Amino acid sequence: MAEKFVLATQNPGKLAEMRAILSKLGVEVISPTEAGAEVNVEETETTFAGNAMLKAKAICAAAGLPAIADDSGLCVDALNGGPGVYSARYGGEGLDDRGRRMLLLQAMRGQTTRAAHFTCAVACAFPNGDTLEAEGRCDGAIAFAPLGDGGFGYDPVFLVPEKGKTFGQLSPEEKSAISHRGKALAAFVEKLGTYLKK
Ligand code: ITT
Repeated sequence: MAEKFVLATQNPGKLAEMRAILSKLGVEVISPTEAGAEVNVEETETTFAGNAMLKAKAICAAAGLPAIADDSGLCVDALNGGPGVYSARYGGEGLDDRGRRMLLLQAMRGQTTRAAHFTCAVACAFPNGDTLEAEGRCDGAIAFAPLGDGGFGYDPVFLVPEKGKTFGQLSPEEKSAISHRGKALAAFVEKLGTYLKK
């Protein structure tokens, strides 16, 4: 695909995963820094899809190039679907990824219902106003303690039952083959192929 896309994310873990997955699928991407379009977008929507579109449109406008955004999060059954769209802000500004994982394990102490899923909404905005959207989901469970140091965010506490491992114990390729982000980006690239043929 000849067109270049800006990845509308400031999360280095996400950026690395999105870049690897999209490059494999033949989509050429650059970071917001490379595009000279580092915009801080306030996530004011209440859905993953809504926030992804906000980010894609803002970076597309700033860069003058098509932009692809990802809004994602961890939804835990025993926490009524939380932290969900607030996953990046869980526990407030002062916490880092490790602090948020610890807080989650604390909130889940004594809980026997451990089911959870990651959701990823991908949005793409083009300078002509066109947009594309896709979503992906990965089901799993919250571990009782962190395992592995791969990935980012909640990866060490997210167990994938069929692998018997957390996302943190998987290689980037193993994770992307089954992850919410891998599925959402694969669905997106299929839609993109159809769109670009028109
Ligand atoms: P951008 O908005 O700049 O892309 P962000 O980190 O703020 O970065 P989100 O608002 O989409 O992104 O928040 C997603 C959070 O959900 C992220 O910070 C992680 O804590 C968590 N998360 C999403 N996908 C994940 C994954 O694959 N592995 C682990 N944690 C993930």
